[in-house]
Amino acid sequence: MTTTPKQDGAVLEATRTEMRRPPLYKVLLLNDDFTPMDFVVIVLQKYFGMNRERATQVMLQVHREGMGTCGVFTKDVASTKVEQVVSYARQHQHPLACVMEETE
Ligand code: TYC
Repeated sequence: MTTTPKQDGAVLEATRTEMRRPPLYKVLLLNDDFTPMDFVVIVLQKYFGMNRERATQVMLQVHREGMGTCGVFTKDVASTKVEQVVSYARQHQHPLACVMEETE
């Protein structure tokens, strides 16, 4: 923060007006051996706004590499997405795991 000398030798601190950016969170899907590929593609389209082609790429990345990023969001939005995905998967009796992780 900058300081401005006053005539009498005291200092005025500049008022901080910039806003800090909120911390961001990645939403990750984890691979498992049971959730059908088509179901994961539907989840990525329904909750992360991906088209079918992009959703298929992300699903295959998770399938091959064990995990993959669905998107980056503020804390509340990330946490809501995780809840929605897990709830939807359980309604369909799939063990699909979805977690959030703070970005650096
Ligand atoms: N591995 C699953 C299968 O072979 C597909 C899958 C992909 C499951 C991504 C979960 O997050 C996942 N049916």
